[in-house]
Amino acid sequence: MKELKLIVFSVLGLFISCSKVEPPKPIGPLPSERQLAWHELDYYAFVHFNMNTFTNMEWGTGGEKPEQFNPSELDTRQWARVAKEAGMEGIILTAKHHDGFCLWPTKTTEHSVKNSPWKEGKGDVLKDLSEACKEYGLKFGIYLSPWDRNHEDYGKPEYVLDFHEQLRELLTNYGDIFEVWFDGANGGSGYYGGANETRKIDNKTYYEWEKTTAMIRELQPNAVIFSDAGPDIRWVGTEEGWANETNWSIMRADEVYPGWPRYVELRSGHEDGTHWLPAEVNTSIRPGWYYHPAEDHQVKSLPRLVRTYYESVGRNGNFLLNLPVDHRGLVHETDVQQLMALKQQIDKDFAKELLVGVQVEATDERGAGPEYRAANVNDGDSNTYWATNDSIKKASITFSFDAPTEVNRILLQEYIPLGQRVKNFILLAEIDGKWKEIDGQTTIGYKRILRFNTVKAAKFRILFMDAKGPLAISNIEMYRAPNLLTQPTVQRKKDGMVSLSVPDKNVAVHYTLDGSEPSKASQKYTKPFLVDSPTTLKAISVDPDDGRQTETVLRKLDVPKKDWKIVDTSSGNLMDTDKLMDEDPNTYWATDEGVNIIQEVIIDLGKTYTLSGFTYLPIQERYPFGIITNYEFYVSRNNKRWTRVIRGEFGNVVNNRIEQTVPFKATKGRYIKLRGIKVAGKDYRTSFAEIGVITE
Ligand code: FUL
Repeated sequence: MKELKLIVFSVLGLFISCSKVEPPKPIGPLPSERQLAWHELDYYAFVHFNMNTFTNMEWGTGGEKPEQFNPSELDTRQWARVAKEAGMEGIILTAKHHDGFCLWPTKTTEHSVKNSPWKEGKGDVLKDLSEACKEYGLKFGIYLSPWDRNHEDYGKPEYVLDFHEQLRELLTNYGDIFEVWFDGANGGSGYYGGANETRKIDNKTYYEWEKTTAMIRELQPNAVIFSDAGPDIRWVGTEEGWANETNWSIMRADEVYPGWPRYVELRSGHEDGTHWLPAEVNTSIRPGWYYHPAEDHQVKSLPRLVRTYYESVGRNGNFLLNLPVDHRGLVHETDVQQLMALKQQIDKDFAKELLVGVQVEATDERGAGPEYRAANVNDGDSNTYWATNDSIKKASITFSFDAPTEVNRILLQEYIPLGQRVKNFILLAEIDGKWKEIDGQTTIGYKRILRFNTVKAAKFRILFMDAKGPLAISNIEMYRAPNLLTQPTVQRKKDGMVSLSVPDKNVAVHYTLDGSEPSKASQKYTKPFLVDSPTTLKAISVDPDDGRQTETVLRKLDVPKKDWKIVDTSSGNLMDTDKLMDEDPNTYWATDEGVNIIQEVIIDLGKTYTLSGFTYLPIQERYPFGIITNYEFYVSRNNKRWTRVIRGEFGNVVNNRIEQTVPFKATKGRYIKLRGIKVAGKDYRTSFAEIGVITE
């Protein structure tokens, strides 16, 4: 009898172990090992530093001379330290950009650092940076432009041999490479060894991509290859720093090629993709990829960088943030400051994971054992996942806190080794006994982060509405991020109405109009208000949750411009003149091109004031022109007899296009005249973003 029991039990045991539940079947194309490793990087740096840094260009012609490359304090360890401290995982460097200058002493061309004065031609930026990355525990990647505007053979097979050889040198001599970045810009005009002509190539065939891929696989098997079309990583179809909310990591890759005209599709991938081809979101911390002193005041703001983080990492893309290293060879101080501000904010946002240890339940679980249970989503292990049964594409998972908890971020991850599945999901919270929808979205993929207004609830539910097959969710996290506290932005309309704004609408703004320091007790901003006489506005932002406040913003507001009229201009279209006094810094008006006379504008202020100064805001366009560097300013009571009240120079205005304020001896007048007696650029074409006055 005893024996029989034993046999029964062992047969049963065998049966149980045989009936081990199978994982869900993979769906669609799957990521390779190297792609999986890449997904985990999230955030890393691009460095654009090369010949253009010294010629103040974005795209060099190829006709530059190696002697022009001459950084005074090049320090790749500073780049690596900054990237590390900023929380980045690696650095990708422009080893060669379209102008063809090589940052390493390649054997393929004379157009390289070896003929530059830097380190007397003995330097190698690639070597320095690869060592610095190693020292700081960062990954190292290379950007090698296929287009070469310097090479005399560009367009012929000979160039392709050199291009491949350059790649070989880079892949062989600088240790581990994690990513090889090929740009889509290809062919066109160039220096081409002095030919100075336009050369066209066929993007699909000219570079023999099969060969480059084979070489990379052979020499750096772990490196991912980036281009518009992959094969491993795709461009996201914009340089503005975002992916679409719907973002599939798969694409019908055979349709895509470098320079693909349907690049907009790269922003969301293809739901019916045939290849795993995830998106990398590349953008620069400044308007340009390369350093331009004139963009020192245009380093992206903290709210903008935070938004970019959420719209890249939070939308199933990796974030490749470009740092335009300056002509000293350093990451500029302002950029460093913004990088650290972003790091601090992201650290704060994700400081405390709330779902750890929280009770979880799902409407369906694959098998009865622990393997695919719902609790795998908050066990802190990304290798375990919650999966549903084969027929179940729609299911919900509910988290029950012990007490009502404030939440404003949710992070979700699919178990992508089995493919990307989720097509539609909704987040709900139980408020006053009822389930309320907080957000509804489409794809998840490797990582999706949703930001929403703080909700206090004890129960949260995610309803997966549709998926390509049974669910496989590896991770769900929730956070209560603090408000994004930034100084208020002041805007004034032509009619004198003033508005104050902050990107986070939970943050309060308080202000004073009598010159006193604002505090939480000062007037709280609720709607635009009128300022119709000279006034000092001071404002702060306050976080109502914890009482933190910003430093004070001070704006001197003068008489409104509502009755101002343009009386005359030396040339130019009179239709648009309003733009130079519309209080909008981003619009401008300019005099005509090719008019070789000193240019000026005359404004009627509508009534007589005692004037004690004027302001001039230079054009804020990406490619500015007509900036006044030397001026004369005149005042008149009657538009007939004019007094020149001041003349002078706006120091460094071309590089630093901030508002210029020029005080002068108090003078009564109704008409003003601003004349540009020297203008940056050709002839006297003169531009104005805004003219203002200071009255007594
Ligand atoms: C673009 C290039 O043409 C830019 O100069 C820059 O390198 C950017 C990252 O890619 O397509």
